[in-house]
Amino acid sequence: MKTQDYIDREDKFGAHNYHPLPVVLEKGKGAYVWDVEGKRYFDFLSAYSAVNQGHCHPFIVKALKEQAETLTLTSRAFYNSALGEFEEYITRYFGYDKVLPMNTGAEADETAIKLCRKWAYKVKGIPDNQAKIIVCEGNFHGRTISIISMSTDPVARNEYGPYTPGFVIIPYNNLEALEKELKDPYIAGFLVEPVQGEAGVNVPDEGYLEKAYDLCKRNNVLFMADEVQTGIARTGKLLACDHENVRPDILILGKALSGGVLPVSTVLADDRIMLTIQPGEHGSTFGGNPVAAKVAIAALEVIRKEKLADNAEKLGQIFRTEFRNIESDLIEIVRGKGLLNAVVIKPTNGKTAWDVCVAMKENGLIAKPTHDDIIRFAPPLIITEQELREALNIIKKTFSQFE
Ligand code: IF1
Repeated sequence: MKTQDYIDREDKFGAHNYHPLPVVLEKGKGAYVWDVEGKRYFDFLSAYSAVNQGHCHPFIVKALKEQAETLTLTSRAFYNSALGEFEEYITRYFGYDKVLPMNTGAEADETAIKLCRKWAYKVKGIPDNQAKIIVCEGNFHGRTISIISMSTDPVARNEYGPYTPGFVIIPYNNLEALEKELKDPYIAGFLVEPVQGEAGVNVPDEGYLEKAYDLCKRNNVLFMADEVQTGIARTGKLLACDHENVRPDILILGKALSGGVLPVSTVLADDRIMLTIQPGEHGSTFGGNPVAAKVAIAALEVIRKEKLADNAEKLGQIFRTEFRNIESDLIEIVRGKGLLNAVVIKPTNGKTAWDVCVAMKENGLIAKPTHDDIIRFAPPLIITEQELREALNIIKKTFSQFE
């Protein structure tokens, strides 16, 4: 089978809810992936930052294999010998009293919303069914009905109503709007991405998170950080909130928590919040399974041992500096933090971000456009400086082909 045969088969038998770049991958190692015809590419998407530790990291795969051959799933009806080890490990790692394990990012965000509402009724004393959560324009927190109810993206949201009430939408990176909405005594929480990923790697002004956190504190409102994409070393610190020394009341993690090996997500919080949820009030068949537990410990261990936050910080600086030196009419702006970067493309001579991505693919680097005119550049964090410079040469060559 050739590339087109694989594409045709997916097209015929799979739902059409994606429009992938025309490349069919079958193998990955570190910062590289290979397609079915044996061609090698730099992976500059990293499965939307799930593969921060690099493809098929041997330490993580070893943990996966060992546990998969021992015990895979017990459900939470019984204890399992790996979960407690993970719970102890991750709460110490991030500095919280407790963790609640789920699977996908969307589930972790849903969990955070439920936890916030529980806290609102049991602790803050908001009257039944009146709690509201503030979210930001341009947010992306997943695909469930409640989550798309707070989305402002018509593509993610339209024709899925009726929508879940209880969300107040304010502009991102706008403290006045936050301050104004916080006057409402029924506000329970503020849910925010420290850098907006889907919106096109939107980096807020310096001090935004810190001041937003302070405003929440003053109004007895929970500050909830969705670090599903920004967390786990991607932006050059363990958490993007660490850039401003903010410790969220509720911390939401996913993606790279497993190094891309299987879905693992968590919500972290202290007892005064977490213990408002009691047995039977929330859960998941697969959440906290022994394979996920062992894999997540290994994935976090790799981040620390290989100093991936430092590498992301250092290589991110090089990436943005070098990219800003590329002379092309197509490049409008380069922005980002650590190794989460984006380039806004100014369509020129009928050429769009999609055309640039297809040309980069031909030259051996894959990345994906978002919102028609933005390309995200997010390689695995294990990429070396030499590999990054090779990748930059591919990018430079591609832009020069459009001159
Ligand atoms: C898709 C985007 C990235 C997320 C944040 C929660 C979730 C995500 C901050 C949900 C997921 C994904 C999902 C993926 C595309 C992708 C994405 F372009 F849509 F926005 F990464 F930038 N919070 N992001 O970014 O996590 O339930 O998927 O595990 O195709 O939907 P999930």
